[in-house]
Amino acid sequence: MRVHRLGVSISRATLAAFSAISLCSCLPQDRAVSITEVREGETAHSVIYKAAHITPSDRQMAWQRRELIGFVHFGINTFTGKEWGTGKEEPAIFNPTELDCSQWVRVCKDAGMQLIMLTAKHHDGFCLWPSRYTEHSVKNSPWKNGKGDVVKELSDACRKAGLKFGVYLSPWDRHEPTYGDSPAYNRYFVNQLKELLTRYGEIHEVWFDGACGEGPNGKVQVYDWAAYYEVVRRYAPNAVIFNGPDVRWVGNEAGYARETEWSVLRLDKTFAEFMLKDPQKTDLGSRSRLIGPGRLVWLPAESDVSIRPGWFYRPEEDDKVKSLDQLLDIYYGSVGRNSVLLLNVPPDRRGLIHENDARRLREFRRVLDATFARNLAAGAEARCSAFRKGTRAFSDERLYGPSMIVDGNPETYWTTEQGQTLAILEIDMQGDQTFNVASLSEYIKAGQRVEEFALEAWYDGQWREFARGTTIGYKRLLRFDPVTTRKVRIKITQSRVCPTLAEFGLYMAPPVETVLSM
Ligand code: FUL
Repeated sequence: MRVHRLGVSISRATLAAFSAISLCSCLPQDRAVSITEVREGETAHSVIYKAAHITPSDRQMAWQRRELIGFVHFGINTFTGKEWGTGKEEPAIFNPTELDCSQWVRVCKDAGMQLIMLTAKHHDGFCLWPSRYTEHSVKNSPWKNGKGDVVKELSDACRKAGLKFGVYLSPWDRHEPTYGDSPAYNRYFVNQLKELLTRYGEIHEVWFDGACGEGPNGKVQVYDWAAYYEVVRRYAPNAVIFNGPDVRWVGNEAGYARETEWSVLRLDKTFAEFMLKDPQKTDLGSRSRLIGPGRLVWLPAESDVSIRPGWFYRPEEDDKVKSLDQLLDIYYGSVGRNSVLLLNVPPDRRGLIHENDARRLREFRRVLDATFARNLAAGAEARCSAFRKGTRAFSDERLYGPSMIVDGNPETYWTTEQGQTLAILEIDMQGDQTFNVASLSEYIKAGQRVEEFALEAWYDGQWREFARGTTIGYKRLLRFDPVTTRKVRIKITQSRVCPTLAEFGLYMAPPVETVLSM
């Protein structure tokens, strides 16, 4: 049996099939995705300039702004206690006693999640909706006498609460007899995808798990990714495809993005090969990785993690729900590092999110709300205190002036003159403030550019550094010991082209115990 985690490795046969697909051929008419060719021998200057101008599509932008999304692993494994089902489980064991999707939605919404993604089918092949194409589904379970449909119940509940909905559909299927018989299984998979994308209202994310192993007949399937992507584009044009052309796996299942997390990468092989071989590499987007023939693409990271040790519910893990400190650390390490956090909260055998998980999520939200309630730099006086010698100030101060970073509007931004990659921005809060969190955002609709920055505070008559970082991207959060000062400066010390900043914030995160006792 050959089995692989999310895209870590894959059989030769499957890889050969992937190699036949290029990004361009997957997306023939898709103008929303930025692609720029890099030629052999092209100068570093030209490549870096291009990379700094690659921008997200509208659907990628909407996805990035969701920041925190919910993952729901629920299915036959919930009733066996296994992480990976064999495909031989009897549908008769699927029988939640109190299933209530509106409770899942309430818990996720209260936690600040913007979308919920459901495992409509995991590797065991059991479908949470009554698919026409298989008998291995809820329709042959005792739950609601076979008349139930979890996908419908959850998508309805999401819509009612104003949340977006996404589907996880595992290509690896250990039950389906056609698995391994490539064309037949690809038809089966496409049909299931169509059902999910056409029956349940608008879908905003489709999650393709990269895990791949043998089916019931011992064969490994050659997936037709191009066909799968095409179906998503046709039936769910606003959906981002995870493990596809829109969103990449961050490379671990612990919920952390890299300290240096670029959304612009160079594909030096076919798109699908890249997705399978590269997501775990330490460096994906530095200058040296961009040089050489290939295509530059906007391919941001999604960080997935479970609130419990396992992805599926197990009663013995009721007291192993991640601590508040762990969840907060994951938040700063994902949302705060230019990534989206996909946090899994698995419902139990009743069909409810367990009280312990729900309580932890409520605490998590309360601490985040208390932390980010007030931007101490909002409306502060901001100016550009130093340019490199010989350069001019902005051509249009009203549009691109420093005050744009403290106006609370992510659609306005500060930038420098063309060619000006170093800058110092000074923020005067007109009185001492104490803070221990900083937030920076680039205006990524113009590209991701900043490579290095430092934050300094004015005290004891001089500027002293209190934090520094590399990439910023959509959002960079930094935590440090409390700093009290009236003036802060942001030094952009390296940028690919003229930098932009859309927003800057300084916050005081109160002690967790204080928030919880309120
Ligand atoms: C992995 C799967 O094998 C796990 O069971 C889980 O669904 C995780 C999110 O992706 O590849």
